[in-house]
Amino acid sequence: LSLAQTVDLTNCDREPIHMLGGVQPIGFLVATASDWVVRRASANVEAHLGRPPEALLGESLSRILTREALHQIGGRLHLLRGPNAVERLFGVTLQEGGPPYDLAIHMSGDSIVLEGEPSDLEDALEAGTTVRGMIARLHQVEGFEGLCREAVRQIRALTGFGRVMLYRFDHDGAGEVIAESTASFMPSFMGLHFPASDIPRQARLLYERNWLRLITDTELAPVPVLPLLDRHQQPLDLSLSVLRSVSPIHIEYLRNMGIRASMSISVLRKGRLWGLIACHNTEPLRVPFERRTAAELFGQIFSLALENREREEEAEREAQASQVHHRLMAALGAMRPGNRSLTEFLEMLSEVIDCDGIGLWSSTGTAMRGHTPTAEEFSGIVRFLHRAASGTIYATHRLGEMHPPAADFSQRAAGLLAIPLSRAPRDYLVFFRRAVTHSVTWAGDPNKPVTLGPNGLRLTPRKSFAAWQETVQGQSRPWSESDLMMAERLRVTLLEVVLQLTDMAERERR
Ligand code: BLA
Repeated sequence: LSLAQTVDLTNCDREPIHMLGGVQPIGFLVATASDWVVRRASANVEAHLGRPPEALLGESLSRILTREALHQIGGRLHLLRGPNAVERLFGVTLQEGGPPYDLAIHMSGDSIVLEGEPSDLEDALEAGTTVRGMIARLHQVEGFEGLCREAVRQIRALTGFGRVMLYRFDHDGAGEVIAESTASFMPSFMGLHFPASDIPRQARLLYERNWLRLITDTELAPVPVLPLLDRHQQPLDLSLSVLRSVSPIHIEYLRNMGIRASMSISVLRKGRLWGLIACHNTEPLRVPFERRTAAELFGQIFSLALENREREEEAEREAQASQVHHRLMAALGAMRPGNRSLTEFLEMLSEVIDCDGIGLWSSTGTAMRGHTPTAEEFSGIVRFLHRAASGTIYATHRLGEMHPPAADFSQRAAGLLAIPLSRAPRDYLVFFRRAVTHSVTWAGDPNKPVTLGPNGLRLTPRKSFAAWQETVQGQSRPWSESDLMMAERLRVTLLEVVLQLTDMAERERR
């Protein structure tokens, strides 16, 4: 296991987490050639198949498993499709008179990998009925937030974890807990942010291929798969393994958090990792394989539901944009002479795009509402906009980097979205957002003691949160695609409004 020893907090991205050569002790692993001759076996295989690894290597599985079991496994092998396929069988008797096993079968290079866990005979899951019920409840809730809340609630009910979170990645890989279902005795993580480095790149790539991982007990040592290195000096690639032992760095993170069991389910959007349903338990927890399979299937359906809901929400935003157009036009018609200025609309406009403050800069005067820079700072921003934005919408969530004087007033405005209203002299409607560290704070108990392992302080959620705060120092929440779409629609509407206002003013003068 020397590969793992060279990894520390500075080079996490390079830890070969799929090549650590171990499985969790809740089951066994056997890898064979295409003729069923055993090439590798986990060190604990004797407890399950009655023979130690040395006695299995070079032997054919056909002499170890019943003919019926091997027939079933072989049948599934033919069903494997695509590079990430894993077939499953539940309640298979492997040896005459032996207990039933739940099995996972996949290919790793040219090896057939068979993993087995004793079936949980106490568990009376009706997988089909259960998942169908879960999906039905998912379809009953309204809106994005409702959907997310329902999903974590359902996963908690299915698996029994004490805390289940929906963890969503943002544009730079950092993440936020956006929904949670948690036992009353566990602290809430709702709304907390963590830096991208908490889940390194290779782990994310792996989670796009393999959609569920479970750590039943952080205190159980992994079982090596023997021989560790083959004749090409390679460990077995465990990317698709369901029993893979996880990175010791991550185990330490969980320990420091006081977590004994953890599970996460990938949430994908168009094949890319969008987030994770992350589950924690303060006691060891072994979720039976069939239940995990149900959870994984639910995760896939939830992913599709999210995509659907996103599309619906886009349509709603479109409708909202037209509504804003009509409201503005109607308000315009009702305006009295003397009051004819965009200033009258500021309040209404500030509700169209999510912001902390709004400012209008125009030849006829400036006006501001909410959290905004001072008038003097605003005039500096406008000079910057004259240079940066050539008649188009300009948006940044890092104003301080683009316009250095702004670094000093990020608590008032760290990001802005500017809509140009005319060509010359250039007027702008500007939406402001404050520094994100102002709106997000740690909600946990600051006095809760933690025990620290060899990698120490950095590997705790609180330190992670602090690290995240550092990476976003002086930045606002970024503007979304949908914010930009809305701004573009608003720009067209406002040009029309401005034209009409000018028209009215001229008619009055004549
Ligand atoms: C994996 N890190 C993970 C996983 C999660 C997190 C959910 C997936 C594995 C699992 O299901 O447990 C992170 N877990 C979180 C976060 C929260 C949470 C943010 O509950 C907050 C609510 N981790 C670090 C640092 C490194 C690191 C600093 O914090 C490296 C320097 C590594 N995390 C790391 C590795 C994995 C991981 C290597 C992969 C584990 C594996 O699959 O083998």
